[in-house]
Amino acid sequence: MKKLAIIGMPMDLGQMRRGVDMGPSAIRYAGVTERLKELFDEVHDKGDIAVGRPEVEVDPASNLRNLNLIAEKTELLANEVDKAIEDKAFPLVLGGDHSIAIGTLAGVAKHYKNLGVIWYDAHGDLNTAETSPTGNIHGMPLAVSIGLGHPLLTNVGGYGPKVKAENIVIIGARSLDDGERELIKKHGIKVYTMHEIDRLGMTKVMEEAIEYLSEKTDGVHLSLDLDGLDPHDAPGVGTPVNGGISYRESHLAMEMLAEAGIITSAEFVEVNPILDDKNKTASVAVALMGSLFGEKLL
Ligand code: 5AB
Ligand code: MN
Ligand code: MN
Ligand code: MN
Repeated sequence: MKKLAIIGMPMDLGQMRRGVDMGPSAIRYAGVTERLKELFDEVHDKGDIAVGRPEVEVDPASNLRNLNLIAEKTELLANEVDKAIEDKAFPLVLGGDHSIAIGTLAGVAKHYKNLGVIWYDAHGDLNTAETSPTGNIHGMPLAVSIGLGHPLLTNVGGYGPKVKAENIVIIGARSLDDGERELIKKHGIKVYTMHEIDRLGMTKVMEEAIEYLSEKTDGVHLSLDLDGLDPHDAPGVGTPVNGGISYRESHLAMEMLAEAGIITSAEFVEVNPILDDKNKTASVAVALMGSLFGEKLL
């Protein structure tokens, strides 16, 4: 009995470009339910988390924009994700900017002894208030997951850290801040940058990543930031970086994850329909979900 729970998280508080709060609507418009209905016995669209339209916080003192609001709203997401897992459903979260991962991981991680994470992204998202050049919390969720950052964020869900640094694999990195580089070295986080993807090919990268995580984890969360893809293939994102992963390579990566059967929860984030070209990026997200959940041509 395969059950899917789709949860929308329409939050744009983790960065400054409005419109990413419409990501869940754009992905639904691109046909997510219809597409995935073929691949599960049951698909339940749980609707959106009630983020509302809060006034943005102005607290420049901490270099953490919208800290209190993000802590509050991600707690709501954590609860909904937790409920889905208790209900034996696979949780699929639609973002929203990447700060939503703080809530997703809070809902997921307590169900595993040794959760693994695949972070498919142009960025490391490993900043803290001290290292962030922007104060935008969407650049911090992976640091938060290993317990680094403001306690209001690291304790969402009432516990932390959520994952071990050695259980993380970043794929697609091509824009890292100095503090993030240091943190990657210090904690031994596994990173496949665009250099390794070009050099080894996506097949080898995914074989290695899957083997690495299968050995030590009892569940793997996929956090897919659409800006991991090249902006030609996924233009509707707030922080595009040239020279990214192609549409085809991304399908291959998802197909290999489907074959390996290791993914136990997922989120697709940073889709911003205002910046998009005729909902192309949301459509790419839905197509990749098809591959991730085992769609076959023949
Ligand atoms: B995304 C930057 N490193 O911290 C920062 O899109 C960009 O979730 C973060 O990966 C990009 O503001 C965050 C410069
Ligand atoms: Mn629970
Ligand atoms: Mn990201
Ligand atoms: Mn990114």
